[in-house]
Amino acid sequence: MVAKTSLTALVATAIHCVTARPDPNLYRRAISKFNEIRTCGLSDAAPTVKAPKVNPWAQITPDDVTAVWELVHSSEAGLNLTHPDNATLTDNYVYFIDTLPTNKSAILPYIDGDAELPAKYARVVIFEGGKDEPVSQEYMVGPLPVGSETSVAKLDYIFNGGKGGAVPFNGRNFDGKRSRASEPLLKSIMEEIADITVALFDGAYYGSGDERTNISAGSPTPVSYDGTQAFRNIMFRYPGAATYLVPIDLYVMLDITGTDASKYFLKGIVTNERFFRTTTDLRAAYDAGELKSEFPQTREQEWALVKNQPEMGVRDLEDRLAPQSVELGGKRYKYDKEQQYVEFMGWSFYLSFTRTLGLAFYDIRFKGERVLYELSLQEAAAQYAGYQPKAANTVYHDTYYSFGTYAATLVEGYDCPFGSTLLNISFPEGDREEVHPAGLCIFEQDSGYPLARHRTGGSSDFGFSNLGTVKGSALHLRAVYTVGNYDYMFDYAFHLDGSIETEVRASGYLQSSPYYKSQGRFGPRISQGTQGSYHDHILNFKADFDILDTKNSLQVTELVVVNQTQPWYEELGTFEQMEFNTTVMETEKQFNWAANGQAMYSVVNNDQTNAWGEKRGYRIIPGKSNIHLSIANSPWTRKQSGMLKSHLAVTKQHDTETYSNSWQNINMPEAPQHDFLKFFDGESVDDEDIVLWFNLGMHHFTRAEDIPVTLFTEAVSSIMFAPQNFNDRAQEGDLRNRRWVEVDEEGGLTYEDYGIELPTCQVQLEEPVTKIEPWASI
Ligand SMILES: *[C@@H]1O[C@H](CO)[C@@H](O)[C@H](O)[C@H]1NC(C)=O
Ligand SMILES: *[C@@H]1O[C@H](CO)[C@@H](O)[C@H](O)[C@H]1NC(C)=O
Ligand SMILES: *[C@@H]1O[C@H](CO)[C@@H](O)[C@H](O)[C@H]1NC(C)=O
Ligand SMILES: *[C@@H]1O[C@H](CO)[C@@H](O)[C@H](O)[C@H]1NC(C)=O
Ligand SMILES: *[C@@H]1O[C@H](CO)[C@@H](O)[C@H](O)[C@H]1NC(C)=O
Ligand SMILES: *[C@@H]1O[C@H](CO)[C@@H](O)[C@H](O)[C@H]1NC(C)=O
Ligand SMILES: *[C@@H]1O[C@H](CO)[C@@H](O)[C@H](O)[C@H]1NC(C)=O
Ligand SMILES: [Cu+2]
Repeated sequence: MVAKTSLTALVATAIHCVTARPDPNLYRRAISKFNEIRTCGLSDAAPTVKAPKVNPWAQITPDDVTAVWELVHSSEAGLNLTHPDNATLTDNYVYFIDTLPTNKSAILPYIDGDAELPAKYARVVIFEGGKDEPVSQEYMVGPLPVGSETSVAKLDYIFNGGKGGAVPFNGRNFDGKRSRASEPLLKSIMEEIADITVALFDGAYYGSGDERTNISAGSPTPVSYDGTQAFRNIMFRYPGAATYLVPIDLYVMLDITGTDASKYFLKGIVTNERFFRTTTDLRAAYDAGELKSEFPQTREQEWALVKNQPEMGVRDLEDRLAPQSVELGGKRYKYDKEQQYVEFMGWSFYLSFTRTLGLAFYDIRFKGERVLYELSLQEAAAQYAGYQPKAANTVYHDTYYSFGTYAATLVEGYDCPFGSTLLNISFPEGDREEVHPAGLCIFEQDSGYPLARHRTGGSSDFGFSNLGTVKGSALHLRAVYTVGNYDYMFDYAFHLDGSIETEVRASGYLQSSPYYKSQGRFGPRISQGTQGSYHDHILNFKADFDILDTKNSLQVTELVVVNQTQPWYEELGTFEQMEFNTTVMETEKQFNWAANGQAMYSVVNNDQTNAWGEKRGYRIIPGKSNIHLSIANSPWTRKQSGMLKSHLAVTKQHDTETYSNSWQNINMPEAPQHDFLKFFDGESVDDEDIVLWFNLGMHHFTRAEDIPVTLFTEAVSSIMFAPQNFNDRAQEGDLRNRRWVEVDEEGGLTYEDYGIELPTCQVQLEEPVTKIEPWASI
């Protein structure tokens, strides 16, 4: 796909530790060319390191996946499974196998002590349509590797909804088999009204495999309220790469309750903002000339592709190569591929990857001391709005689609800087392991600003002057998950001073709606026939802080204004001042950022103080767009979305409260399999093992600039965790990538670079050939 090119550039050199008279170019460096050229080694692999322990959070191995698959299909397991390729709604079949998270209670004695590596377990989701009461049921299979000790047991303990790992058939994932079961009904309805759809929309639907079909059908979640009923609210679009941008004004609503497809029926058809219960009613309106297509879509989609559009013209000097961030000095982080373990400038952590949640971090330490036990995504949600059945009914919990499996195909130099370490990600798919090359990248990047700087004695009055400035950079781990229409970019940055930043950006096609003149309150018209449907994005995360150990508290430092007097300001009498009102969160709680940022939240260790007697901790600092779900009582996000409804929450850690959500919760808004709100049962969070849950997100106020795709510049949200009296001073003094300039009384200049030489080398940037993953259908 990508041409191999080679670019060269000469890099400036350095004269270190020079002494010279000050001159107007004091802080500028001469750029000199060198005849003798070596390559900077940008593509050299990161130095290796051996992780202190075998990674207890690692995925189960490919052999385990195959052995677990065989075990659950064996007659001894007694699960009566049909191979998924041959299964129908009324069979029992495996939906997926993934790694079961290992209990923290089992890992701590291992990672912090001499206990043995805890056994790994698989979680296996089985769709049991063949049972009298058809359900989806999760199982735990272990210990692994499969042997005489291995058992298959129901996996209930990570779900608190009351039915354990079971989800009723109507609420279970709407997979291809359910879609196919409802297809004959949809096909018959659409055939019956084909003349109308051709007349109004120049398109017809004869079934997804039929050659005559030239509009495509899609349906949102939830598909049920509580698992006692199921529905499918289908919208239609023109097919093609940019199909999400060319929806047409036609909706077919089906009742698809139960496993017997012969009982499915049409609930109604919607077009022109009108609801028709039967095809006969629709035809009557059509025959009466009441239906029209006021804003017809275009089938041509070249304008909607993320490629150069020559008719937009050119910008001056844009034919030059854009700036690049390259690790000129060689990579400064170490990687243990076997254990998925990283070390960087005092940081160390383990990585883990699952189908459901993608990338997660464990045992994050700074200078050997633990800060976080776990940092992981829990849910990537979106809720839409509109006066039509599709947008009104759309809520996504992307874990439902196995979020992690959509990480793929990072393009070096564009998605991640040239020279990044591109890692394959892998996850179980059926009975084997699937690998996505370049699903994750690691790179250190110039922050674009110094970590710290100061110039003293700016005027010559003092007879001296000096300047210190420290290079700013951070190690980034990045993955882009392309779940259908959207590309979510997750970036975790480990800064040199001990702070950690989590940032999410969104790009890709808007899930848009046909444009209606009268419905501007749900979003603007953004192209010929398209309205940008308003929606919220909420990304829910888990931050299991263990500041030094598991006994932590959440300290709230409120900034309050009080009236007070001070004897030396008699003339003022009483006057207002700001002061701290420091309290500790006592019990589990959902809460929001304080207005005007007038509260500081810190996770502290009560027993560990720094040199100044202050409790050592980390502060939770809001970044960009810190929001929660806008709507509290929507029927589509009633009880299965509790984790999306506050900015922050704090709970006591439990092995049974591993996740804030269950991946199959979406279809059960009234009867969730797992209910985050049940975490808040009054337990103490003072001096306990506490977990902070936080939301990032965006109120997506759609705009014409979402065409062709939403832009990463604006669609961004972030949060920062920074040391708060964790240390005795700022963690920068030990860095040598800095400049210290002193001017003595005579004006003599000392210029100190601590021996960090600037390289004299040739930069050779090469675009690797990237394998494009075919988009898996969901
Ligand atoms: C599917 O069923 C056919 C016919 O019974 C059989 O030949 C085939 O082996 C089955 N496929 C799998 C993957 O079990
Ligand atoms: C096994 O599953 C099939 C459906 O695949 C079902 O018809 C059959 O009754 C089941 N057998 C038992 C013993 O439950
Ligand atoms: C994890 O902890 C839960 C709750 O104590 C327990 O029910 C479960 O069996 C444990 N899981 C494993 C794999 O040991
Ligand atoms: C779409 O299909 C219908 C029915 O086959 C046909 O009448 C119509 O011309 C087609 N439109 C286009 C643009 O191909
Ligand atoms: C990543 O996967 C590709 C293709 O499957 C393979 O060639 C390559 O060796 C893998 N890289 C690593 C670092 O494992
Ligand atoms: C301080 O006192 C003044 C005068 O009584 C009053 O107007 C003001 O609201 C008080 N401020 C606070 C923070 O209570
Ligand atoms: C400090 O916080 C406590 C607990 O929220 C509250 O009761 C008290 O009134 C606050 N004090 C001030 C001065 O705001
Ligand atoms: Cu959006």
